[in-house]
Amino acid sequence: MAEVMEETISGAIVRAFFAKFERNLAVDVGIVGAGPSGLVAARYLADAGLRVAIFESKLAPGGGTWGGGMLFNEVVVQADAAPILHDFAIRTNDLGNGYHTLDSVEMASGLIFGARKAGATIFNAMCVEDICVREGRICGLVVNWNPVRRLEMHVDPVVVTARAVLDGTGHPSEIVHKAVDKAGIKVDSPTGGIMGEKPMWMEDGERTTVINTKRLYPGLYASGMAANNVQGGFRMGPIFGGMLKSGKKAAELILADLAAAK
Ligand code: 48H
Repeated sequence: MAEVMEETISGAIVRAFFAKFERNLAVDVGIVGAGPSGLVAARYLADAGLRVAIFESKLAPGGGTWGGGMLFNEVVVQADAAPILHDFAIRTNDLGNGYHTLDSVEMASGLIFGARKAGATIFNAMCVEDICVREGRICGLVVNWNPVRRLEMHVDPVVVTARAVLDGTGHPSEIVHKAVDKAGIKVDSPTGGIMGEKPMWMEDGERTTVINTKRLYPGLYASGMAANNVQGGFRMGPIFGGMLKSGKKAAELILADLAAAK
């Protein structure tokens, strides 16, 4: 008897999802958080031929991009960061004063599509609840469905191994917290711990976001606001050049380290 349509559709989804998940159980780079810095990093890492998986706890990837500033859905980037957006075929409006504006929805969707097209796999509604640490190295991510976490269901997670882990979780730097608080790791920051984000100072926050993008411990990197929180940088509001440049720098650092480790 011919398979009914309901079985065909459900079977197609289940088989395709589990094939995709299985392909990503051991990756080169596991990125936590699909905000602008994580998506930019994913795209350049995947472009270089690495196997990249992003785990995003929300249903919609894009992080803090969608809402622009105060829900006015426009964002600003500095002229020197605009080429990163143009690399994703995202359009910007040059104000002629060193800044560009752009539609935040085009930015979020363009970054997501760019990372996907380059070959990164995005697992949405999946959160990273812990890390794997082994022999002085971060070597994997402990993942679960975000609704399981939100409903506080007592359900054990599964593990994705990774040669490098990027904390792109934004303001809370959740993954570095796991390393510091649970594993007792001293990261590469002035105190070895998490310094905490400072209040608003746009120029300084933008400048230091890129400087603060570092390898924090073997196998562990942070980008964007997570990097800033770890190193005690200032916040900068709805300007995104630093996030984009941080993602690109994180990709370059990881690429160099993984190439040297071969
Ligand atoms: C899976 C997780 C987990 C977890 C969090 O905040 P983001 O947009 O990240 P960045 O750093 O690339 O960009 C920051 C920017 O959006 C911003 O907030 C700016 C510029 N603020 C300035 C200011 O002054 O306030 O995205 C982080 C993503 C989010 O989508 C989270 O849902 C996700 O990470 N996430 N995903 N597992 N444990 N924790």
